[in-house]
Amino acid sequence: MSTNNLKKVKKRYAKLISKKNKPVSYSNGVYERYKNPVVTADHIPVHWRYDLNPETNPYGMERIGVNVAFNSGAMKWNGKYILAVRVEGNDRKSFFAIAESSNGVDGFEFWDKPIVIPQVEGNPDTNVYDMRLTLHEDGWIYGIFCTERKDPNAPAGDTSSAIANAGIVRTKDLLNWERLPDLVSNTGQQRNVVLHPEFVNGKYGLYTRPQDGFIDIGNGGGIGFGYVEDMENPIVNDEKIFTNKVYHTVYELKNGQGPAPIKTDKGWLHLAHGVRNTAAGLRYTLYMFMTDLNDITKVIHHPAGFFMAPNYKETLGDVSNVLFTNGWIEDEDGKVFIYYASSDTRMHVATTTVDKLIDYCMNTPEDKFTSAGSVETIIDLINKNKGLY
Ligand code: M1P
Repeated sequence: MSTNNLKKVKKRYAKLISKKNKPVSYSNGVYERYKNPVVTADHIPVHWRYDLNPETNPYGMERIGVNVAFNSGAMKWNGKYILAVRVEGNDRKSFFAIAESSNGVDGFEFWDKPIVIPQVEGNPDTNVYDMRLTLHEDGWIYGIFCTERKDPNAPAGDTSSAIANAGIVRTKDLLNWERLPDLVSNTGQQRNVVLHPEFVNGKYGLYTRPQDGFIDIGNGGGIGFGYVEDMENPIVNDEKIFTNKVYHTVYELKNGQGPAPIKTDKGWLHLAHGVRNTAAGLRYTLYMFMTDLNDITKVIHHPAGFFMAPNYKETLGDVSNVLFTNGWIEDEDGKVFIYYASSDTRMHVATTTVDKLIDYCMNTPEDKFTSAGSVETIIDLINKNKGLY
């Protein structure tokens, strides 16, 4: 009985990780989505979930359940496509684990064990999530993630108020991680903090997303940029919001930097998430913008609206109507792998190129912020197309 169940579980797992992926037939010309998710809770190795000893697990039962696998940092490492996956157990706790593929679109397999994140002395993390990986020009790979702890000032009986901040680790081999102190910022709580890959004016540059409360952005919000002199004493200075939340846009409620930006000869390519209100709750979509090569907080191109929104298969999940990204990989030939999660449940890939993303950012009309403005933009295109349709 037990052996039978474990046999089935192992067979199902082997079938899943050897499943080939391919692009879906329809593309908008900007990127190609793929048929299957690249990492899901079912990709979690059997030996993390089952006691494989028939003596101690006579029924072949799952002992440790995994709920979802989503919001992953990404990088190319030793020729492999690496995801630092946010794995969330049935116990609601998230942790990080590296999954690796040799082509970036299928065959992702987790390394033997999850990442062990050392704790800040005297202030353990309750929950950690959404790591951004940055290979910095100082030679370290940094992982900046959200660390969440119970709000010590919450009134008695309030068991959900929390404080979010940026936790920082670094590594040279993705196996051994050194914990640095948490970010010190005087603008409130922080989520979606991302390290810029190059020094800026001789300092470390950080994209930030200050917020007044754990859930509520309040007067905070917008993507900020600040400077840190020493990552071993990470105090962020001169933090300024350079892309705000804006009324009646896809980022009206809040936004956040996705992965670290990609450098091109036309400027830095940025991928971010924007959040808007709907009658059904919050809707998270992805959008793009470009900043100046020398003045990196100067936005030089900002296409209107979303770049990617959940399709009908992606809208459903643990937290529905959400696309979120914190990882992309640029290959040597300019191909770009965008790793995004749908509805806080599973990981997908979309592929494109640096040239296409530049074209998208430079030639997609900008927002005019009114319905009349949108109609004007469409009519301009129709007029340009005269004689072509
Ligand atoms: O549930 C959607 C997302 O909500 C949060 O994003 P933000 O910080 O922008 O509000 C995060 O918890 C993120 O992990 C999650 O995917």
